[in-house]
Parts: sequence; C-alpha cells; structure tokens
Amino acid sequence: MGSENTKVGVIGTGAIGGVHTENLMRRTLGATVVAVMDIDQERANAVAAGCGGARVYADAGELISDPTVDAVLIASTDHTHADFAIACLEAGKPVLCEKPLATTMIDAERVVRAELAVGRRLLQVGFMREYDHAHRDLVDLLQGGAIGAALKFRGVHINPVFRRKLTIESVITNSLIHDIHSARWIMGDEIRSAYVQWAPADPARPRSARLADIQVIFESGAIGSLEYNGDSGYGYEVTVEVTGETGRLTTASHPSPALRQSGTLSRAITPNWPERFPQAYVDEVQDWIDAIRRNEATGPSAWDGYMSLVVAQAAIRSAETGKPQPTNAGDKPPMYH
Ligand code: ISE
Repeated sequence: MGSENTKVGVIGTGAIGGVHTENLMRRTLGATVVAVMDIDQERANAVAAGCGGARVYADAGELISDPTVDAVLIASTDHTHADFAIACLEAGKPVLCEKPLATTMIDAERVVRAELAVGRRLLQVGFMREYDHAHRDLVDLLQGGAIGAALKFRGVHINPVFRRKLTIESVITNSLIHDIHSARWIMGDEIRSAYVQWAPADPARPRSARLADIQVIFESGAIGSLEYNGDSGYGYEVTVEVTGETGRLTTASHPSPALRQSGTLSRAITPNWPERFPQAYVDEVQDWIDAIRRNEATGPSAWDGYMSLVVAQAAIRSAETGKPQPTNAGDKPPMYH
C-alpha cells in the first residue's frame, strides 16, 4: 500500500459504525471509506452519501470480497462479529472488529484459530478505552510504581438509559466486556475467577439486568469489582480505581470543568459514550490505519477478545450456579506474546 489512502469498508452503519465512518473520513490521516454495508439499506445509503459516494452493499461477504476494499471495520450487531471477522481473516484483510469479538467463547476461539492460520496478526478489537488519556495516565503511574503492587481493581461503568431489553448475559458480553478488558489490561494480569450479582430491570423477568456487579480474583491474588448501571437516568460515566500497597489511583472521570456558583459546586456529566470518549475513538482508528500502512496490527488483539469472553462466560456460569466460577483459558499462542 503506497502513499494513497487505505480504502476501508464499514460493516454496520448504526451508532458506532457512524462514529467510526465519520472519524475515518474527517479526522483520520491516510484513510477513506469506499464501501458500507447494513441490512438497513436506507441507513447505509445515508452514511455512504456522507463519504462522497461510497458503494453500498446489502451483503457483508460481498463488501469483504470487494477488491478495492483494503481493510474492514466491523460494527454490526454483536452476534455477527465472529463470522465477519473470520471472513476478513480468510480474505487476508486487516480488520478492526468492534467489541465484543464474539458473544460466545466458541466463536471467539474460531476467530483466534482463523488468525493463527493466517500466521500473523490482522485483527484489532475495539476496546477503545486503551486510547483514553485518563486511562493511559493511570496506567503510566501504576506501571511506574506510584502505588506499589496493585491489590484491588474497581471499574465503574454507567450508561444513561438502555432501550434494548437487557439480560444479564447481554450486559456482560456487550457492556461489561469493556471493564473485563480494562481489568486485564490495567492490572497486567489474568482473571482466575468471576462471580456476578445483578438487580433485574423488570422483576417479572429475573434474567433482565439493570445493575450488575462482577467480583473477580486475579492470578496474583488481587481482587476486583466491575460495577455496571444500565439505566442511570443522569448520564454516562466510566471510571477506574486501583488500590495499591502505598496509595490509590483514580481516573479523572469528568472532562468538564467544575462550576462553583451560588454556594454550589457542579460539573456537567457527559450524556453518553460518544461525548465521553471522542478522542479515544479517533486515536483508535488512527492507530489501526497507521499499523495497516506499516503492514502490522496493533492495539487489543484477538487473544484479548478471546480472554474477555473467557471471563464473561465464567461470570455467566456464575449467574446460573450462584457460585464463583473459575475461568478456563487455553495457553496463549506465541503469536500474541
Ligand atoms: C456500547 O456498545 C459501548 O461500547 C459503550 O462504550 C458502552 O458504554 C455501552 O455499555 C455499550 O453498550
């Protein structure tokens, strides 16, 4: 790929697909969107019109096979990610797959096997918090020894209002999957057991979930809690806190300034994820495009996607058994070291 732009095809033009397309077209150097696909063709046409006439597909396989598409961004519904990612890998095309990599461990294993068959990394997973400055600043201090050994991880993930009918399974695989990855990434350790408790969104649907807490234990013996609220009613917040031997680190969670007035102190809270993480989404796709142009892959890998599903599945098993469940991961292939 010479100096010309990397030509990207986007599968899924909903909320996150629209954000990625806008960032690729307007805020990323070295990329352009030449094809989009969505089962909602009206939505796909609208997004394509914003890309100077990108081709519109109704079939993901046809977009992936398009010889003018150099790389693919998957932002379709969660359960489709694994099959589309495997098709990209088998076509030898670099792919940024939105989280989760898959909704089951079996599908995540299939993706890892497909990439191992290629023999080199081609896939990045959309765990974009790795590109958030507040998270990276905390990691830099932690890795620099600011608080000694990490003893406890706490992730708080608050959504404003969820319109979809949430179940504890979908909360874990769609939302808490971010916090599982953050826990592994920030602590630099694997999780050996998980136990979830939740409060139903609808008492008549016991598997519905409005609030959920996953308690984890890391291989080091450190402990962790991943706390989710799917229906805060006030805004969107994501914070991380790590307690160590000599202190505690907390991410700066409010990008807005503090207002002191008339005897009160107030801060605006971002309404939702696009407003909380605008730069992280830009930096994520810029890193992806830069790596493609170096003929490399970067960022969270298919193994990270697989390991997050390993923990998610243990948490889901704990929801069924009412007891903490061990994770049971395979050995990390050398390609991912
Ligand atoms: C959504 O898919 C995201 O990835 C957001 O970052 C997360 O906050 C939300 O819970 C997910 O549903």
